[in-house]
Amino acid sequence: MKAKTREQSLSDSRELDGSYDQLTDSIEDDFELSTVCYRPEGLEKLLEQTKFTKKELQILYRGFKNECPSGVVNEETFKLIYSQFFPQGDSSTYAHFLFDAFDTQKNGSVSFEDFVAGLSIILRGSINDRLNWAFNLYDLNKDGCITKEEMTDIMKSIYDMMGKCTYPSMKETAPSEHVENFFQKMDRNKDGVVTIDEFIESCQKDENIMQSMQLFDNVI
Ligand SMILES: [Ca+2]
Ligand SMILES: [Ca+2]
Repeated sequence: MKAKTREQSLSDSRELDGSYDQLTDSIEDDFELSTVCYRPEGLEKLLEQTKFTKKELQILYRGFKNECPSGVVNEETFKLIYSQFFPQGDSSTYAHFLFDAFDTQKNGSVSFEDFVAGLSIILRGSINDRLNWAFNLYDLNKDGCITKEEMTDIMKSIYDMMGKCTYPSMKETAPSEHVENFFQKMDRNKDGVVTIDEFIESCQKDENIMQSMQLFDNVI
């Protein structure tokens, strides 16, 4: 099962290589990026499946391949890549949670396609898609309910990641306050857990929560 997946990924990767392998070393060089000649298959599929532009996919792919030439990324590499976006904090715990959410096949690896599919939902998806994705991320053991313990772990990992540069006056209690607020609003039947229905209903009815999704926006 695992071997087959890797084989598939490598095959996809080779296809993509055909599309991207003429990229030069300079990501910033717009001219070179826009004049590269691409094979359509892999790229066009991703253009259809995601809400990224060709150029965005090129840049994402280049970063992905730089960090992981095999075309699939394991958790360790994922953490390394992620830490580059948050050099001011410790992103390893959050990256671990994220990796679990991206690793939809639960085989310990994330292909480029998995990666951009998740990223596209998070950054460009409909509200409903994004809420579903967020719920799945927060539901750490994927049992269909978010507990206070899970939400606390998530919040702490986010604050760790953002670091003191981003929130210079942040109190130690900030994550747990965030969790309490979250449960006050979300746990509508007060049974101590938040289900997907509660989550989506509460989010859509509450402007503050919709705004607090902005925090999530800044995280990835
Ligand atoms: Ca859970
Ligand atoms: Ca509940």
